[in-house]
Amino acid sequence: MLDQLSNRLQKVMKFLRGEGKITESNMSEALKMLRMALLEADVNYKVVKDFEAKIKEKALDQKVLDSLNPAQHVTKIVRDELTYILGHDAKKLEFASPSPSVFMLVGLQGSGKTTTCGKLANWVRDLQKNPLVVSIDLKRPAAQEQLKMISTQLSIPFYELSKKQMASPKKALEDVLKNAKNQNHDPLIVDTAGRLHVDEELMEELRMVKEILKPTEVIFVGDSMTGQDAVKSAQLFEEKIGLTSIILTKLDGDSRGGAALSMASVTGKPIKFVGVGEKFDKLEVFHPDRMASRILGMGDMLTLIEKAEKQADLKEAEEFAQKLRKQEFSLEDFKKQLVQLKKMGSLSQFLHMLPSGGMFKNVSNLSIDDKKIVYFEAIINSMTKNERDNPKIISGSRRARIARGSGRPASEVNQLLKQFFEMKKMMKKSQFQKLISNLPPSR
Ligand SMILES: Nc1nc2c(ncn2[C@@H]2O[C@H](COP(=O)(O)OP(=O)(O)OP(=O)(O)O)[C@@H](O)[C@H]2O)c(=O)[nH]1
Ligand SMILES: [Mg+2]
Repeated sequence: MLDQLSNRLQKVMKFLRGEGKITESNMSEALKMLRMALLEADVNYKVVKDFEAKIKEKALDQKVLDSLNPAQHVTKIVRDELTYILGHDAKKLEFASPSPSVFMLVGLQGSGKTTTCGKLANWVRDLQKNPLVVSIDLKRPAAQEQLKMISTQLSIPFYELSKKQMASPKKALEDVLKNAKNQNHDPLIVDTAGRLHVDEELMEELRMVKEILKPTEVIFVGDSMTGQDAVKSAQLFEEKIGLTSIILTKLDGDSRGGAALSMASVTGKPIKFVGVGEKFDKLEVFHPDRMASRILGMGDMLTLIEKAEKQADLKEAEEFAQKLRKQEFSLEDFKKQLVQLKKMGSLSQFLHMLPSGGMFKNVSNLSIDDKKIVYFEAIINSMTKNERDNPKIISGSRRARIARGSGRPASEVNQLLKQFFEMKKMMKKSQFQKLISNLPPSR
């Protein structure tokens, strides 16, 4: 996610750290690098200009120049300004009282509205809510089918509009709202039609839906792969129907991402979630400060910890922490951790959230791709208990046997063992032991 921008910005910070003292001249060089990085990532040029001016003003302040570690100061200034561009504080999704809250999703064709309806319904259900989804597309009655399939797959209630209802949409919308109220649904999530371009007929339709349903949130769903077009259409939707917030989709793709990231600043509407994959659990709450830290390579430990807390078995985590402290980490534990990582989603995504550099550098370089987790599991399954507990005894002939048993090449068995020993080595470092001293207490 946003790798290119992230790499470039980290280079700027590294350049400044290498300079020691901040002067007008090296700051101007750093600002040039920052500007290029942002523009190449497709960040809106006006946003870049403001950003640059603010950094310049703050970084060349005498207090910063005289401080003990000016580069660190500038990094903080850049992070704060980036956070500002991304929309200041995290804004939560608004729920209405009395219920039901109505979330209306709007956006261009193919931006991900229908998929995001499913993701959002899935997400609110985790908050113990009782969502209802409905698709309002007066031009394309078949649009209902896609949302119906998604809701069936997720076991989320779906309100199906009959042909008769489609013929009198105002009455139909009133029926939907009444149904949500009577059945105690909250929120009502409304999918709408998309067009290739913003056209007046669609805007008319959306205004009518908005007027009758009085949505708590009108959410613009923007495809981050479409660059500045997404920003422009967000502005148009804001002008023509009025928005309350934004969800960015496809941030998992290899888009330059900068356009999407200027969206909050250009429209003045907060980004509340980002879509990071096609599956329905690939929706992340958007936190501007965490995203800024992530982009600058400072890691996003908070999201990581929250993910782990949501998915990890606490008892197991505690046992694991104890083992780490005593450095009794066996291949069996290694396997358990791989399974845990699999539960937390993509491993590469996970590694990206760790702060780059420092002691995690080698871990990120381990480059275990997600498919490999499955292979590694198979390899460890082919070992005897004794081998798992004492990996040192795994000789050449044992390696060949394990390779045969797991159906994986011997080179992969070697790779797994190498990574395992690397990890063990890292755990012995005092820095690592200090970090894990904050993990759950051992009993
Ligand atoms: N990789 C990735 N794909 C996504 C994401 N969100 C949506 N998609 C994909 O984008 C495509 C279009 O998604 P839809 O949800 O059908 O888009 P839509 O806005 O409802 O499209 P229309 O109803 O035709 O206007 C589908 O193939 C989705 O799987 C995301 O966050 N990441
Ligand atoms: Mg759709």
